[in-house]
Amino acid sequence: MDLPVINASPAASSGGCDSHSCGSTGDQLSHLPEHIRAKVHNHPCYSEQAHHYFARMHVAVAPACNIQCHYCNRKYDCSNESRPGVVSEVLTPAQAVKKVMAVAANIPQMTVLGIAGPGDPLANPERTFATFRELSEKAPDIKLCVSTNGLSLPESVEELCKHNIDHVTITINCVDPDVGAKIYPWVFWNNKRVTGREAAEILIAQQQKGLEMLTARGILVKVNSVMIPGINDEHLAEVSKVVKAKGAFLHNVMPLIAEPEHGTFYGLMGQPGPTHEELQKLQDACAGDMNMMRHCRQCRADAVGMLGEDRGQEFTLDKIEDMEIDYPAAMVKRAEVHAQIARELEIKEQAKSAKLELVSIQSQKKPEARPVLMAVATKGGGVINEHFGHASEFLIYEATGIDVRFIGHRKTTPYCEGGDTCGDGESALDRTIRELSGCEVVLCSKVGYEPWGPLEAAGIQPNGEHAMEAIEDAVAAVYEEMRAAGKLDVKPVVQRKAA
Ligand code: CLF
Ligand code: SF4
Repeated sequence: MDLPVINASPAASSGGCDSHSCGSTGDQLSHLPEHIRAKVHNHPCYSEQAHHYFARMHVAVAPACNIQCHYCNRKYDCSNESRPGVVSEVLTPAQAVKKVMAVAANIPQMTVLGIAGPGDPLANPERTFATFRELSEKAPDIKLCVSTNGLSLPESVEELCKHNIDHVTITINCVDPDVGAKIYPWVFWNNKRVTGREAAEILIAQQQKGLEMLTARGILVKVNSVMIPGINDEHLAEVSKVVKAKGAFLHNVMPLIAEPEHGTFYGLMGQPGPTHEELQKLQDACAGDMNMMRHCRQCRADAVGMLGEDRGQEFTLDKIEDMEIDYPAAMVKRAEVHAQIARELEIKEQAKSAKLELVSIQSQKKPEARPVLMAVATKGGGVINEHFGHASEFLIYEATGIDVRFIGHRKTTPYCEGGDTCGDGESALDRTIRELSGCEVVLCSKVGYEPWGPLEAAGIQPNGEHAMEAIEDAVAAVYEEMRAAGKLDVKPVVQRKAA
C-alpha cells in the first residue's frame, strides 16, 4: 500500500502556544527565543505543558546495543528510556513506517515519533536512519526524536542533521570515569570489548563530544540521567552543570528501578532506587542550574499515546493490516485538532496571565503560609477529569500561595481494578496511599465512599469538587480554602503508613 504524505499542520508549525508558561518547565521555557519555543511547544517530553495535550509514539526498530549498563538486562528494553522489565516487539523500518502512519491517522494528538530502543538506536544506524528517512518524507509534520547512550553519537551527527532531527536525548549518568566504572562494566569500541575505567572514559568522551557537536548545530539536546543512590546521586548536580555549560536544553533525572526479577546486576545485588523525596530533592538541587524535566514516564520502546498511557495494543501489525484508513480525511482531522489545542492554550494563557497578576497583588496582603503537596487524577487536557478509582498515576503539584508548580508523578494500581491485594498482601488502596505520601489533598473528578475514610485517616483529603477544572486553578483554589480555614498555619498532619 502506498502511504500518503502527511501535510504540515499550520497550527502545529506556527507555534500556537508560543507565549505559554506552564508550571515548572513551561515557566522556564517562557524566556526562550521564538524559534526554540516553536520546536518544543508540541513535544510532550520537552514541554511540561505540551504533555497534557500531545502524544508521542516510539517504534522499536533498534535491537542491538554497544555498551552494558548495570541497570539493564538485554532481554528487556533499553532502561535508559524505558522502565526495566518491558519487552517490545521489534519492527522492520517498513513496518515501523506503516505503524506511524496508522497511529498518526487515529491519534491526531501524536506529534512526535521517537526511536529509543529496545537497544541503542545509533548502534543500529541502518534501521534507525531508514525509518527516519522514510518518515521525514511521508510525514513532515511529525517531529523526529532519538534517544542514545552516546557511544556512537559523534559519527552519527551528520546523518541526524540530514533527517531534520531536532531532538536528541543522551543518557549521561556521570562525567567522572571513576563513577562510570561502577555503572558500565564494558563498552564495545573499535571492534573489541573494553572494560573498567577505560570503558567509562571512552563513553564519557563520546557523550561530551556528541553533545557539543549537536548543540553547535542547533539541535535540542535533553540529557537523561539515572539516579543511582550511593553511586552517582551526589555527582549528578555536577553532571547537570557540565551539560548545561555545553548547551544541553533539558535535564531529566530518572529514578533507578532495580527489581531482582528483572535480572539486572543492580537488581540482583539489591541496589536500591531513590525515594520520591530523594528524587525531588536532587531535581530541585539541579534546577538552580538547569531546566528540569519532571514528567518523564520511562515509557516503553514501543509506547503509543499520551505520556502515562500506552495504546500500543491497538496498533499491533495484524490490527494495522485490518484498518481501513482514509488518510486524506485523517490528515485534515489532525490539522483541526492541532488548531483547536492551539486555541485552547491561547485562551488558557491569557486567563493565566490575568490571574497571576491578581494572585501576586493578593499574596502581598496575606500572611505567609507553608507549601502543600496535592495529587491530581487526570486523563490529559490539563484538567481534573479522572475518577480516583481509575487512576493508574497521579500528578503531584506543590502550591505555595504565590505559585503552583508541577513536581512529578506517582504510579499506582487503579483502585477499582486492583482486587483485594496486589501480590505482597498490600491492597491497591494501601499502595495508592503509600505512593501519595507527603500529599495532603487528592483532587479527582469523583471519589467513592469506600476509599474516602482511609484516605482521610492517612491525612490525605479527597476532593471531587473541582471536576473538569484546569489543574493549576483548582490546586490554587483548594490552597486558598485551606489557608482561609487556618490549615496552613500549623504543621501538616503526620501521615500514618498504610496498613
Ligand atoms: Fe521518546 Fe524520549 Fe523522544 Fe520523548 S520519550 S525518544 S524524548 S519522544 Fe519522554 Fe518517554 Fe521519558 Fe523518554 S516520557 S521515557 S523522556
Ligand atoms: Fe541496556 Fe540501553 Fe544500557 Fe544498552 S544503553 S545496556 S540497551 S540500558
